[in-house]
Amino acid sequence: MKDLILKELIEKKGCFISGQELSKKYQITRAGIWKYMQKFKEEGYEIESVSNKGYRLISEPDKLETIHFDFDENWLIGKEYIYLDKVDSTNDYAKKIAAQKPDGSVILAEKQEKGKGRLGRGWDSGYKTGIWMSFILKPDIITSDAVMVTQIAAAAVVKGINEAVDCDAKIKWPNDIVVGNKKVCGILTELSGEIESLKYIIVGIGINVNQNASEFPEEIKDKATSLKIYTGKEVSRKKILISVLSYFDAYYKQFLKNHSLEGIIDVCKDYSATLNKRVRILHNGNESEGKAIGMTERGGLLVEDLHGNISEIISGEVSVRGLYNYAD
Ligand code: BT5
Repeated sequence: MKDLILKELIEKKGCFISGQELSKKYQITRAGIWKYMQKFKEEGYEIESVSNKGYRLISEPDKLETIHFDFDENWLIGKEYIYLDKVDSTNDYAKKIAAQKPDGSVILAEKQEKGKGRLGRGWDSGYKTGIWMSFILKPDIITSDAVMVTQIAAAAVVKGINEAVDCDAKIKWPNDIVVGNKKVCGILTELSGEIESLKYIIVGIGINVNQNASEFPEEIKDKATSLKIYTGKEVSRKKILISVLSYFDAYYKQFLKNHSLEGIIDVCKDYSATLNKRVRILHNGNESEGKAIGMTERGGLLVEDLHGNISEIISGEVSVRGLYNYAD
């Protein structure tokens, strides 16, 4: 009941809804409606009440519990939204429920106790300071095409962050988003399936939003940043989340239609922090150096080595000169 009334207020934000109308619709007294309004106000919603006109929502707190009320009804992403206060890892949680959930489900947690990076590394995810979420995706594609999903996520995050915040975010291929040469977001794509039959893909996205520099563990202080550190002010997580989901939804639908990165790879190129830079690649234990000279239609990185040979890198560790600790 509380959720339904709140949903209605959010959907009609800025417009008055009469107490009588609400009371009739939800079969509760007008005093009951008034009590709900007081509760919403205590939770940080700014609501104006005017006699003979009713209630009007003016502003919402930066809360992610009820953000699904703001999702566009045409989105495939977020049709099902699961909000958790704490979890070990949203990716692991998503895996456990993936079989029962529809394509595009979103799992978001305020804190991860065991946030995961790639290759067994960790992801620092403090309480309510960032956006820690995973998508369950079930595209009808062959398993080898799933690699493209990381680039879809990177494109959506870079566009979404840049639209919500003035920060010149860029993509460090393949899965980092950087602002001011420091990492502000990481993406972890995992999948389940056989070579020919993909069961599901889990895309985990971690965006550092409102951490202060002192909140990052010592070992990542030099290379991690948050949007608050970069801009010098508190940033709305809601605004960023809506913006990222809206781009992800659009790019994912494009991908479902074309089974390719058509139209999306151009975003990855335009916002790349890696292209035309000297890079060091660590792949299967081997290290090589070269220059990133292009990107393929499938999202691979084209690297020209010191002898002029060009090869395509599909995944791996790439250090970009001038970023993080790669100085030489
Ligand atoms: C990543 O791995 O960048 C993927 C991170 C994905 C996190 C999301 S949060 C929601 C979802 N649920 C999960 O459990 N995970 C996903 P990788 O490229 O391996 O980078 C990991 C490295 O980044 C670590 O070894 C640290 O050096 C550094 N790091 C850890 N926490 C960080 C943070 N909050 N900000 C910036 N860098 C961080």
